[in-house]
Amino acid sequence: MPTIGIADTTFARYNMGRAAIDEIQKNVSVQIKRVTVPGIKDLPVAAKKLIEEEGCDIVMALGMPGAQQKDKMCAHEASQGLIMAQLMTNTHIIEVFVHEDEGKDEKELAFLMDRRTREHALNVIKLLFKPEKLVREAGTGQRQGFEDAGPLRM
Ligand code: RDL
Ligand code: RDL
Ligand code: RDL
Repeated sequence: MPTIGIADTTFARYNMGRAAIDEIQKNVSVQIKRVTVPGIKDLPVAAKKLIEEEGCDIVMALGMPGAQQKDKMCAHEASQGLIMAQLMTNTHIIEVFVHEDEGKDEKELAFLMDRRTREHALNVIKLLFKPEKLVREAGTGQRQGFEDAGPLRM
């Protein structure tokens, strides 16, 4: 049975790990390993440990960059670390970041954090079990959370 790793943060203002696990368990039967770290800069090593020490086949890295400029910088750094961890392990780490200023109010932010997490959980399931489904979605302007952008009309 494949193992999916879930790494989330205490900094986030919504329980993204719980949403990811709920969506995965609704759709497939897999083993899940979850860890929670303080913030997004702690996600790269957490994800790498899930892959190398816990045998995860794919990992979701879930986090919420804050609204300030220093948080955007922090998100960029965390992202670079997540990419490095993917290259070091040759394993996908699906980064699910929702910036705190993406929602116009707390209700919309909570909606977005839930929806983006769940939609990326479905991407993880496709990458793991049905990669040909993603090929069928190539060029269709998929987004996670709000509306899809859609394909270009010519
Ligand atoms: O290693 C401990 C912390 O440095 C680490 O958890 C950071 O990711 C925490 N953190 C910041 O220091 C910061 O300036 C976070 C943010 N901004 C942020 O926007 N989102 C986070 N963590 O999840
Ligand atoms: O690992 C899952 C996602 O984090 C990853 O697929 C990103 O490349 C998705 N993405 C963004 O998160 C983003 O903020 C993309 C863009 N912007 C973008 O402009 N173009 C993309 N992806 O192809
Ligand atoms: O088209 C509007 C949004 O998709 C765009 O503003 C994205 O940059 C927002 N976004 C992130 O900032 C991010 O860190 C997205 C993702 N991650 C993501 O994984 N999927 C998205 N947007 O659709």
